Amino acid sequence: MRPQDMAFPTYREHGVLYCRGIDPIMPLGLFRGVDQGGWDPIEMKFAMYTIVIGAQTLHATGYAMGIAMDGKVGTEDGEAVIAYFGDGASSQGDVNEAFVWSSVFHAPVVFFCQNNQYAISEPLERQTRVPLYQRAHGFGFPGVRVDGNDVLASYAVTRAALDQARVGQGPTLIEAYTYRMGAHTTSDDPTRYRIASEVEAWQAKDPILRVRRFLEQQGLADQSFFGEVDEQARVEAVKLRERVLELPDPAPVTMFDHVFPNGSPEIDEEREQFTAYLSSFAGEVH
Ligand SMILES: Cc1ncc(C[n+]2csc(CCOP(=O)(O)OP(=O)(O)O)c2C)c(N)n1
Repeated sequence: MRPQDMAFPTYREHGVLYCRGIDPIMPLGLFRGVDQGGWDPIEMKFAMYTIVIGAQTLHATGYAMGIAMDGKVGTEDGEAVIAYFGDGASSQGDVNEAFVWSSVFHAPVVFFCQNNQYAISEPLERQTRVPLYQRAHGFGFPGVRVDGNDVLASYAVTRAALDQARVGQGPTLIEAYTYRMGAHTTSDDPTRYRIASEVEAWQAKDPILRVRRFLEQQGLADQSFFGEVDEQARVEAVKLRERVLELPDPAPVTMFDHVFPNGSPEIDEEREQFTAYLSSFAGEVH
């Protein structure tokens, strides 16, 4: 992504968020439920995490149509948009509508499908009878599958698709073929629906280890470099965990803040009612 490009994430794009310069504590505040995330999507060029599966593909398409109408597309330094989503999301109406609109309006948007082969417990074979990248053809734009565990290939394919979009060549679907190593959420038990040998086979394709081996073999980095990176990661992780635990619980009434950018009379009324309700507990011992 170039600085002017806009990203529309699902809830898995922590790496993209980090690369956009957003403090990684911010999505964790959202996940802990103590705030709404907190970054400025316009300033950081990174929209809010979207838990409603697939909805961000429509937001991205609308944004892409908008920047095209504003004349910000069509040159080498034009703007482009990327939307991330999962294999399960590919079955949502929103995603298919986004494909139609972006195709017919030639919108400068890259659809990046992180195909990790499971939508919670639902396997890929329940989403599609053809490889997902082939869907793009029917909507009238190119689709490509890339080894999602190959860092350099994923980078090259994404950059090429964004550059096509920025010069006015319309959308591309990228299917990054990968695997979800862990559970979907902390309440999910993947041992109930997939076998250990499948997980082990994908463990051998660890993308981080692969890029490390590549750098070693090319003589581009040595043990002391990797030692430093590992140590930096360890320290950052410890610091981040400490900061998450220190996040203060918000006052309940703040849930009405930030619902609309300029407030609304209905929200004001609800806030008042809720404040009165809370004060009815005044003097009670908890
Ligand atoms: C519209 C909608 N329906 C259902 C859910 C519940 N839900 C949360 S995650 C998920 C599975 C998503 O799978 P996939 O798109 O493959 O993404 P992954 O989490 O595997 O990356 C579902 C069904 C939701 N968040 N939104």
